[in-house]
Amino acid sequence: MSAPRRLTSLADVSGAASRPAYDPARHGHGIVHLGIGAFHRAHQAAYTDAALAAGGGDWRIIGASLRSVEPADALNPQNGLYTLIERDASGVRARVIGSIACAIAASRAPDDLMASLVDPRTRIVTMTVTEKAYGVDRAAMTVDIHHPAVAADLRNPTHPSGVLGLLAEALRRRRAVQVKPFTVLCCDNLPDNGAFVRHGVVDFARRCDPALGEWIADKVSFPSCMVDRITPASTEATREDALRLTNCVDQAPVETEPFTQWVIDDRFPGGRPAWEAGGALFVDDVRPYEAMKLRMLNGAHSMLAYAGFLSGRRYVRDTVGPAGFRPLIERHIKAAASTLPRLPGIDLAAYAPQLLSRFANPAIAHETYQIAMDGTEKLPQRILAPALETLEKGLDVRPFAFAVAAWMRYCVGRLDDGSPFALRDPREGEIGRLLLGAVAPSDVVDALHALPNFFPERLRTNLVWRHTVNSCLGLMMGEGMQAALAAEAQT
Ligand code: CS2
Repeated sequence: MSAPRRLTSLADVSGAASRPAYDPARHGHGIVHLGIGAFHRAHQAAYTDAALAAGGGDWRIIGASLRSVEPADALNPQNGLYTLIERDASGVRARVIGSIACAIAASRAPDDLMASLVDPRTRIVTMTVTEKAYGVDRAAMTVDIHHPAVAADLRNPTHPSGVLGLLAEALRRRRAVQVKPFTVLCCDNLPDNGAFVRHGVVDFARRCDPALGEWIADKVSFPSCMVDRITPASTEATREDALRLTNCVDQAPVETEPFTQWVIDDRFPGGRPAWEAGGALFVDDVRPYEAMKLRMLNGAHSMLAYAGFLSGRRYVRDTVGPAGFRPLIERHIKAAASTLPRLPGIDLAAYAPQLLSRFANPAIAHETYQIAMDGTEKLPQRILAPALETLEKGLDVRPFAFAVAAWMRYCVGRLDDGSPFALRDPREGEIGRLLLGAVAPSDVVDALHALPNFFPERLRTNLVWRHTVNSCLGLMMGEGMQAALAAEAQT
């Protein structure tokens, strides 16, 4: 038998994988996506694939990665095709996705990226660049001039490399040649993500040219959306499944869970793909859906990531299994749910057990260490905001204090046996300096509460809160994380 060929055309695909129900080559591009990693390929690109099949249109995606070159090097030789693997206890399914037209490595070809952003055919710019990439100061809702990409782009705005700079410069060039602006759709896990990016881009543009800032504020639509699909990093097993199910060698496969959700504000003046064909829900106000997902799913994820990683549990599924600490995860989800308003069409009582069974998916190897990354960018919206609301309602704040204590224990940078690990947080240096000389749990709690621009003031200064975090961290540092989990489950 001859060696399998590289995936380059749908005609090469044989085997169980499903294929696009349209001819990709007959559809032009309409979207530029910044941050073409695994999550985008498992989520928005899959919805766009369904939309192309159902509604047609020139809506294929030019994907760009701002730093790495791997996605472009893997996808371009495959003409943008890749295999999406869905796994759970019932088995493995594969689908070849045709919605990506090509990929650009921005660090290698910045002019190609700018040209595609300015191209009148581009009507939507979507992005998944992670929370830390934006450089928006959340308290002030202005740009953070100390953020490396923002600082570099403010110095050289016509050759930007960061998200805000790229959007502002592309919009400036479109305005100069009288091309209508694109719609900007942020797909990162941030509350009110449309308004968040809008503030950043408008403020960035104003600092370069006040009139451009006004034009963007007036003319550009920044809908918000909530995205959800648990997508671990691809591994050799992902590539093996792709080969088995397509009979092609795929260097860009992605694996994910069957569950998927996308809730979007329907504000696309330049049109949009028929994403509802893939199951997207269009609503007037995304914020309550975002709060539900950020607080219940992502909040529980962060808690179990720190507690799980520090107690030797490598994967999320190990934290909810028989040898895990499921009751504490249930407690966290329940506490998060109690901060949320009623949601039309969503039954929070059903959403919670569904989350637990998603976390327990035995076929998904989602590393706790992966989720633990970038805690200073994630905790404010996931844990600190609901903690403050809980405290102010006079409810029990312990679940949130336990999660924050687990993060603080992680910030110490050593496992219970003393072995060091990297925090992988943009504020790692600052955290290290604050913790110099902090030995007792109360020193650690005080030091980390002094991290600027992190804890809401009313939480930071609340004695009940501080006392509860101290008590949780005392147990973790005194007895070890595993013993602390066992003791906490008895409370
Ligand atoms: C996770 C998310 O890494 C993390 O911080 O909480 O990536 C999570 O898996 C997704 O938001 C699920 O939609």
